Amino acid sequence: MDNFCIDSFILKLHDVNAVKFGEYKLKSGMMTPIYIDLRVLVSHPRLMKQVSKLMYQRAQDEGLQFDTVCGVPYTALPMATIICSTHELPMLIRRKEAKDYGTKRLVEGSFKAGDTCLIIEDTVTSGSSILETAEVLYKEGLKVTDAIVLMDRQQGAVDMLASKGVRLHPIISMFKLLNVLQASQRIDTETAQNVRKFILDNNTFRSEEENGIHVPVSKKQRVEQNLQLSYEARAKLPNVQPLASKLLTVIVEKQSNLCLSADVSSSEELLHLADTLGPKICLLKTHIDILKDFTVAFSQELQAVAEKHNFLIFEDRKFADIGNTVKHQYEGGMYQISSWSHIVNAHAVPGPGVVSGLASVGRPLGRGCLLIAQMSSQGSLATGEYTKAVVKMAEEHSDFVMGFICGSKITKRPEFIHMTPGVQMKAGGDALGQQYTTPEEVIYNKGSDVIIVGRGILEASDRLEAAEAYRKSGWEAYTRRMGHSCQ
Ligand code: S5P
Repeated sequence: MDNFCIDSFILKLHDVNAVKFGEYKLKSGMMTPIYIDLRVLVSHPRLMKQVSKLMYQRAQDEGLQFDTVCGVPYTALPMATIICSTHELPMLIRRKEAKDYGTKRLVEGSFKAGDTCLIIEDTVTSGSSILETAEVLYKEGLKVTDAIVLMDRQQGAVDMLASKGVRLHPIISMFKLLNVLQASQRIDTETAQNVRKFILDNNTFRSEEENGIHVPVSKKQRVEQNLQLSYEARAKLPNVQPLASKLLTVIVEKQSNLCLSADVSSSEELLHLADTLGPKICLLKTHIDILKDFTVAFSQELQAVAEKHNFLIFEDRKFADIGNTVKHQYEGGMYQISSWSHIVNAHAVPGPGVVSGLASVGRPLGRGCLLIAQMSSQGSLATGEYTKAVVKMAEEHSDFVMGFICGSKITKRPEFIHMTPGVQMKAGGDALGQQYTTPEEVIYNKGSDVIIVGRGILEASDRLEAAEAYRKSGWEAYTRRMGHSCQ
């Protein structure tokens, strides 16, 4: 049980018929092509134990503080019971109907006003059942700040509850479930796609918003992030740029969304970095003009190391001139960037000519380009309408542009990769306007795909250990975002 993982757990749920495909009616009356029936779990004690373990583990991982636990009646009641009995935690039972004799209480168990109660639920669609239970608990003077749910259908519960002050922590998300069942050939692509479409089209929180109920912007962003596809699924999209597909595959193979910003000045140090930290990264970013001793032989050695450790090279050249000039800067001069760098980036300031100029060199070589849509530096002018115009430019050149340098997810189109610089374990900045956010913030909250880390690793006393810490942190934030709580 120690090594058991969410993927195999999902398959077991399917084995016991807790996941059904067909035409079913939800509590709300809505028809659904997928039905999650976790009531059957009471007949499978080992699965019940695993559910309870996962839920308790999640509460620990999140550092949740609570005085008591309450399961939403009825399916989650035995789950809460096992958690409470295993870990000797006080439990409360919410009655669905008050008795008409005796104490007439709606909440059974001992508690005092001001106690915090953790809610446990089996499945959520809109989150209304959790809210109902929370409201009963509030009336008794209890506080509810968090709820843990085994299965989130990703139809708006996280955001609806967040808007009411309750953080929902899902163990499995619908998209994760579909990815696993599809990868194991339990369902065919068409079924998976139908369900994905249904989920995307039927977000209960969005429809509230469409009905004029105010939703804070950050909540809207969270909805969109929750509905995204895995790296794996995105690598296989028919319209994904080939190098983007390659990078997404490397990310999955190495379980690393870490790009090392190798801003060092000697080629020997750069090669040493690439060779020692190579296993931890999906991408190595260079500023080749920082090197004091660049040679063509060095660029060949760097390519060999990239091949050996299965990472891509990204020259952070930030091209920003007319098409004809960037074309020469990309393929010529002393660096001959196009000959060794898989990815380059460009500012959109000159207009689409900059992309066409670069594409004329890079596309035949199978290269890719990132557009700089936002910057991490204080006072950056790349914001608002400018960022939107960059996204549009990328969409119009999606055979060469594979994604963005940005602070957060800026397009819903899953074929584009978002890469975010200005990342360290602690938020902060440097003396020259650089601003840092954490891997968790960038990947989990902002919905970006790749963290770009320079000094956070380069200035550490043990660079390898630091790289592993960033890899782990970036990957865990991603797996959590996908509703996948163990690796
Ligand atoms: O907006 C940006 C864009 C880039 S590419 N902000 C950035 O910091 N970068 C680059 O990321 C920057 O040129 C540097 O190479 C790296 C960040 O390095 P760090 O040492 O601050 O992590």
